[in-house]
Amino acid sequence: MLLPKDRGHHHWAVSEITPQPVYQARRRWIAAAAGAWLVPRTVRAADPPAPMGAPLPGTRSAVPGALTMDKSTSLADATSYNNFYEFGLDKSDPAEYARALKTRPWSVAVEGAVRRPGTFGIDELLKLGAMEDRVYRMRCVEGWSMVIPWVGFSLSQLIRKVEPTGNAKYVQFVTLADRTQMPGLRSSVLEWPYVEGLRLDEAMHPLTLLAFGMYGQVLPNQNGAPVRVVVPWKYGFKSGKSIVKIRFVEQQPTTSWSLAAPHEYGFYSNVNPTVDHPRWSQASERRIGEGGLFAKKRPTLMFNGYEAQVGQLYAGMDLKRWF
Ligand SMILES: Nc1nc2c(c(=O)[nH]1)N[C@H]1C(S)=C(S)[C@@H](COP(=O)(O)O)O[C@H]1N2
Ligand SMILES: [Mo]
Repeated sequence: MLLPKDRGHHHWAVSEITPQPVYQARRRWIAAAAGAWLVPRTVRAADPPAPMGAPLPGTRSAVPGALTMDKSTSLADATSYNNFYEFGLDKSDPAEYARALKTRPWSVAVEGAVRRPGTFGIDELLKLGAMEDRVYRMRCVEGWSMVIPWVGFSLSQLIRKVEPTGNAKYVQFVTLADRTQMPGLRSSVLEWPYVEGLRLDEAMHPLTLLAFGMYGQVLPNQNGAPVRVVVPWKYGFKSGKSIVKIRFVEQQPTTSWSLAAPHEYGFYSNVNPTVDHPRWSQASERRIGEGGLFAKKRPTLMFNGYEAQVGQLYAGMDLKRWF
């Protein structure tokens, strides 16, 4: 049994969990500094993935619900089993192809129904709030889940800075679509750029996280570097990676998945064990890293276990209709 005082850094201390890809990236970085003759030809051409894996400490979040007691997924699993379709459809593609993603310089444009629109450089964005450690359960619509110790601050901190007007009812997130860096854009499974959205009150909820790191480190590219959204009570696809634009709008915005398959992926996409996907049950889930083929599935929890914190946002709504 993990006691409250045991939560925090100890079970994912940076020194203990550096996985192969991050370690290798660091070696390349060090090798690059040591002299180009040490670096294999294929690596020399790529940009050094400098900040990936660098320490990014946070302080324990005081936001209610932000520190689940569930055991964290290993960093090796969290960085090698990913959905990031811009880099390919296989779970192993993002770790392989996102390696060379250039995450600096990077900026996020904020536009639409706000009094203070503008463009934030990534370093400016990093300083907008105090970094917090938050351990969230993450549930993919495909039926698997992980527990990830993120580092970031509430998206609401950015939203307050840009002062939404009365016309701002929804927020749309636009993520990077760069053909020169993202081989997955050749596929037309989705329309690019990958877009997602939230109702303004969902975006303002303190659990909605603007994440810059995980496991006490700068985000690995395959997990959405340099900045992504994390909405723990919704299916994983609502949490857009590598964000370049945030738009405040009056009408419910387009989202890539509901555009691709409107009957399968609704705008809300709250984790809900009582509303099945048309092609499979959503009542249970496989926790990545938990046993092998014969491991018991876990029951999926209403709002992914965050009902006490977010249930009020949906009071009176028919969640079968607004799936
Ligand atoms: N830009 C972008 N963001 C994305 C995706 C994607 O394909 N492209 N996949 C989503 C899905 S389906 C999931 S489950 C999560 C996975 O995040 P993780 O790899 O950090 O666990 O990212 C989400 N964000
Ligand atoms: Mo997902």
